[in-house]
Amino acid sequence: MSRRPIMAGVAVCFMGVVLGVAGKGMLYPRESESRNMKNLDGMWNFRADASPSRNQGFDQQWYKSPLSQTGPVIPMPVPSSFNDITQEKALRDYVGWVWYDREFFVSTDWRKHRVVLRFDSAHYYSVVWVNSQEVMQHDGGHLPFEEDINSFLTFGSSNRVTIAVNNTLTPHTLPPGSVTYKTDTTRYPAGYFVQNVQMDFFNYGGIHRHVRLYTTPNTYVDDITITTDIAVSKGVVNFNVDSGGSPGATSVKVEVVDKAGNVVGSADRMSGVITVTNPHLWYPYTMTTDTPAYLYVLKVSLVSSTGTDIYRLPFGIRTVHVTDSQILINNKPFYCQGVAKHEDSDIRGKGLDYALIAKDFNLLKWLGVNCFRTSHYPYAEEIMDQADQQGIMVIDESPGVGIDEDENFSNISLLHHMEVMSELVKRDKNRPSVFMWSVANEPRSDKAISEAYFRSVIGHTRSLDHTRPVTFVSDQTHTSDKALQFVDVICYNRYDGWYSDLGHTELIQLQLGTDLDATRVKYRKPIIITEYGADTIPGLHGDPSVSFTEEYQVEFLEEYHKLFDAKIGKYLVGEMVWNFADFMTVQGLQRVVGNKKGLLTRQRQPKPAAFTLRSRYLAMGNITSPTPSVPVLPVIG
Ligand code: GCB
Repeated sequence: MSRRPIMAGVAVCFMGVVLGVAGKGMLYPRESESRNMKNLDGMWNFRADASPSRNQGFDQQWYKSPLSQTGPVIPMPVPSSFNDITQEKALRDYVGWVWYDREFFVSTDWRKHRVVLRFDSAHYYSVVWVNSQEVMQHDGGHLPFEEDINSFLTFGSSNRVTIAVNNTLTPHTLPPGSVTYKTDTTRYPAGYFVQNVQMDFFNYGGIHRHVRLYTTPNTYVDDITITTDIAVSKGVVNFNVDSGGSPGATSVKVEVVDKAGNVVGSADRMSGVITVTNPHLWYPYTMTTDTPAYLYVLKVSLVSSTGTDIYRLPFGIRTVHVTDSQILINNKPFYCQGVAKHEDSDIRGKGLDYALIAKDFNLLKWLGVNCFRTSHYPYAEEIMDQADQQGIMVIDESPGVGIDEDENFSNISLLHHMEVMSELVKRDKNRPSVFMWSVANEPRSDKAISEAYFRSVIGHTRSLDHTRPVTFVSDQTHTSDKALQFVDVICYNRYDGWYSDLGHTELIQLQLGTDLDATRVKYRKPIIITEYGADTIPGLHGDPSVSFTEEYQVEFLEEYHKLFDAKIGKYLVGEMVWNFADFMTVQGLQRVVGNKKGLLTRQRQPKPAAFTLRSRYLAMGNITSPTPSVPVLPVIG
């Protein structure tokens, strides 16, 4: 395929534009007495800009008319990635601008309200128009963006929303990547280029999550921040409400409502403290009881001359503390019985899929998992809702994966990374399931340049949220890593017996034990193994085991488990298998149709290792609960 530069298109569109949403609230859209919502999911018109420059859509102003009048369009489901929807290899591997549009109506009743258009995420750069007028741009693939669009709407009649989305990864995006132009015309057509990625997952593109319109009164609840504490038999709920719009609010009522609907505390201020007597604390999931986590609701009623805006925010009362050898949830030691995940599945790519979310949470509980990491980007808010409701702890990770090249540590990248952390903390700060922020996965933290970079990113994240520990995930060692000094909990990815000494499971305990003990001596911080795993082709056997067989995966995990057992109670506070399920990657000689380190196939069927992990986690019980459990044997299935 002949393709010409696409980066020019990106630069033209984004030059001089203030990006991001850090300055305002990003509450999840929820209906209430004062808020209506309209879902814009469904089949949109879609057109990839196949022009050599990828810039034809901007040159010809495709946003000025219905997309179908600019050229051929195809139906494209929203939410979904566009990559695996058609039979076209060119679209699966497409890099550049794709265009979507659809028509919608808004009722005349909405004229007197504030109307907000929200994209829960689109990958990666987005430009949005309503009725041919640009309303917003956003830089980043996994976080929401929204804008007030009243002044662009035609009430009681048809409207059109158009979005151009560009999936190109550059040295300054998160994740970073680069584009190489192939100039040898004896081997490549003129203008040929390839997208290089620095991460081990497929760079799915498109509108990945819901698109919605919602209304609020003109003076509205813009943001809410809750932090909680526990004092003897009281739950302490610190709250802060930000209002937006005009005229200003005349009064506010803030109420804590329990599960039965009783108001158990209230205040008449925009910020302050509400105490809850004998609170139900939010605890991680326990196999012994299998009860959902306890969520209260903070009901905020903001009164102004434009009406009363009501927003209900679910939250949990719980604390997180880190000592030099433990993570404490509600002052009880927490051990992360975890897995690391990805968000993709067949056909939809990274598109939001409620069936998949439900299946994955059922599988997490079937496995006895109480914790996962959002490797390697922020997950959908509907996934985070389930974690809150079902009591699964989350290490909430930014898309800072593959920060390898010197340019990825530049000031432009640093500023963007800080902006992304601001957006992530803003979105997820009130979630009880989130117990730690991870700013990055496996950066080249052995480079001298990484020290200042991570001091800034981690320091910035701490300044946004002082109630949770901050980390990044390292594949370096205690001698090579320049940035572990800044983290609260050491998170290590380890592949002894896989990427080194392949086949030699007998070395795992010795090598990992030496490595962890030395790290402990140097840093005196708790340690989580955030990845360990072996690629396994389902149905492939070998006895004695060889790499890629199901037997090898089981043996490999068991050797790690023996070493973990020797370190639990000393400084090891968690383990996470890589990976919960197989997932798609770029094509590569180490990947046979994707990464196969899953306990489950991509279709969510268990490999034997899933049963190994399940027996282990169920036997471990869960030490962090109102009544710490004694180990019990399977209660599910
Ligand atoms: C890692 C990365 C992860 C990869 C994994 C692997 O260390 O963090 O993104 O998928 O290794 O399987 O190679």
